[in-house]
Amino acid sequence: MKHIKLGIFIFLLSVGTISAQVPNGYNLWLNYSQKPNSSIIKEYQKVSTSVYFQNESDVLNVSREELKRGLKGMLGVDVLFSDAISKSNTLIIATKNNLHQDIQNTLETNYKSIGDEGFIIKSIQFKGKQIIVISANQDVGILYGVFRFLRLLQMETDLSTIHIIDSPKLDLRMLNHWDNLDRTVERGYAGFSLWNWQKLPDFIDQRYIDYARANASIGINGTVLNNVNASALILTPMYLEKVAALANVFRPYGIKVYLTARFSAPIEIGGLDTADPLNSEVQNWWNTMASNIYKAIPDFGGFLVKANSEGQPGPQNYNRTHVDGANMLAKALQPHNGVVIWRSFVYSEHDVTDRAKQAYSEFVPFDGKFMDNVLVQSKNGPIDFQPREPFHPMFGAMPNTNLMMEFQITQEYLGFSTHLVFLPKLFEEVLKADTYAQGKGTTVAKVIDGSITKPKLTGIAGVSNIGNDINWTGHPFAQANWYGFGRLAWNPHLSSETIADEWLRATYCNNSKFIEPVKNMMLNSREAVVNYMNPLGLHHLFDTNHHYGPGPWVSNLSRPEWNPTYYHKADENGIGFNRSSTGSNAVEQYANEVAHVFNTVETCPEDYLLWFHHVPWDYKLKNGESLWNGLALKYQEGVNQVSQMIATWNAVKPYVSEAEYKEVDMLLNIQLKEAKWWKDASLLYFQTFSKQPFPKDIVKPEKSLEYYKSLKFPFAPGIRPHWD
Ligand code: BDP
Repeated sequence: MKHIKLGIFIFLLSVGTISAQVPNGYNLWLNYSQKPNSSIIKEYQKVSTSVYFQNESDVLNVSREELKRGLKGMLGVDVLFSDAISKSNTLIIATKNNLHQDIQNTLETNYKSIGDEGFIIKSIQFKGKQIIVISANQDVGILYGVFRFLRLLQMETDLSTIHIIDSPKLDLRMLNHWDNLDRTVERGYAGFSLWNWQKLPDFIDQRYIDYARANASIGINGTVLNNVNASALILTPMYLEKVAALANVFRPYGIKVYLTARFSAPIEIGGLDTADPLNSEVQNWWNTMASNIYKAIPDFGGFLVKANSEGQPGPQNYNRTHVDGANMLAKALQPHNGVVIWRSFVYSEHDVTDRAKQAYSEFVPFDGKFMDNVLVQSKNGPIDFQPREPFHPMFGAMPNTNLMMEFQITQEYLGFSTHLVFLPKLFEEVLKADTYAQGKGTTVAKVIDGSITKPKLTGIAGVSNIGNDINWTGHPFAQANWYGFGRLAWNPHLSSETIADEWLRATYCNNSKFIEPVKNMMLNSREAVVNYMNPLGLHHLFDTNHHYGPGPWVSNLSRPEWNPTYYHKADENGIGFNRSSTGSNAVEQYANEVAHVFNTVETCPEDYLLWFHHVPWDYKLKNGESLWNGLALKYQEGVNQVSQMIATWNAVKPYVSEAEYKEVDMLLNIQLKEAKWWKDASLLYFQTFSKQPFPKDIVKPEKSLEYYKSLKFPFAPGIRPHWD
């Protein structure tokens, strides 16, 4: 008996130790268990001996707790806090109003320049001593400053001459959750929705708090809780009470809650027989709805709306316009300082023009007509979150509108959560693109940060890749996409390399033998996926509905623009969509300088070649290869790049735990298998048009075209609800 007990005890002990030791990714980049090098530890320990932390609000409270947690984890010290600023302080954390004038003078900082959310971290001489000050105008600036300070420690940054002045470049920095009320997540590949609607409002899952911490650490300040294909039920009292509970959790972290409003809600839950935005009953219904929401959630952010898109209801059902619809909701929210985010992702099966042109055609004529508290949210490219698209021509074309960026963090078209693809590289490419809208240098980043046209509000949204998987995002490296989105939302001018570097150091360690190769792997991963899925400007070749794997042959869907054949237009002469002036003329939606470059085959960057042109199979690419050979070689290159990623990960095995190594290794091997699938299926199919042999460096396809065509995945994750 004794032995059995002892056995059980040892077993429990070992289980306990194993789970304590094995990093499972839950802590994300807030990994405070790593140990920085000893001289850095000493430096920060010295700073933590006497900390003044102004402490009189919920925001400051959670900031203080985070500082405690981080320093305890990384330095092993219990921070000593003092409640008045004194000579002995080594670290002073306070808003401007709480700071001694002498310290303010020594800081020599222009507080105005950092706005409400910015912060200063500076090493100064005070009363003969070197001390660190973290200061801001508002409490939320302190929150962001504390998170930055902890990251400095994670990244082993020397504090002696530290001087950081930073503030977000955009007003709204949001996640869009495509979460349904039944907890499925449209295009979600990391488990079910975090929001446990059944247990809310009474049960507050620790996940909600950790979600808020992670978001605050990168400066995200808004979250849309429900899917753009919305159920009106979210606006009923029962759900609003639950939403209010989440808003209460997020508030101390500077995060506002938003909801997707279904345009037909007045009919579905309001008992009206119309949702016509010009009908006064409908307007009153929304006004009352807004007042009720603000009673429960005083800092509610506002509504996100998908209207007249892919079967969703909208003002056009009543022969009204996007402006009528958006402004009606904006009027209801305006007295409460709420905003309307109106999506521009529209295209219609009744419109025979090129789908890539439709959003621009529908929205640009309305420039200047939306109310000041409306933002128009546009996807980064004119089709739909493809591995590579040219930037959306709406950026730069609506100078009198609050135009907001929508990126997709979840990898709907980039291998779900099984493929390692570092998306900040994609985001950076879009943000750096020059629209030429107001002359050379009008990059997309400058359009959305408002530095050129000075809109009333600026913003950016990322479609979330988060679910209830233990590590939040399915693939451990997909955490970097959440992180990277947040960092670019804070500053759209950051480089993807900086972001990869920060994330790796904060998540894993500072060892350059690990950092350098893995960073390289991340930075190349986006080009790899483009190569093995959609090279040379090909796009939307995904299998029907679930978008898992290739389906370039699909041509039987009811709406023409849902068929991959619509996009690649392969035939015996060549391949690609002619969007030049001899074709759909989508190029004309860009500024002249850009249109001109895209318009001719010779000047069009090869990355977009088949996006804008139908090109003969024997066309000579810049590297001298024929289009057919060049295309085939690109597919092969993508596969080879994944093999290279596996080799890289193998080489850094000593720097991660066995479990971390294995997890990523297994995922990379799935990625390799699927990259080959993409290459083989696509090339065999396109070969039926080119009628040419594969060039010699192409590894022979493993199966027949018929086999690839026969694959069916009725239960692939992330499929959208039954409405289509
Ligand atoms: C497409 C997705 C679909 C979304 C739609 C949207 O396939 O699930 O509902 O975009 O953004 O990419 O509204």
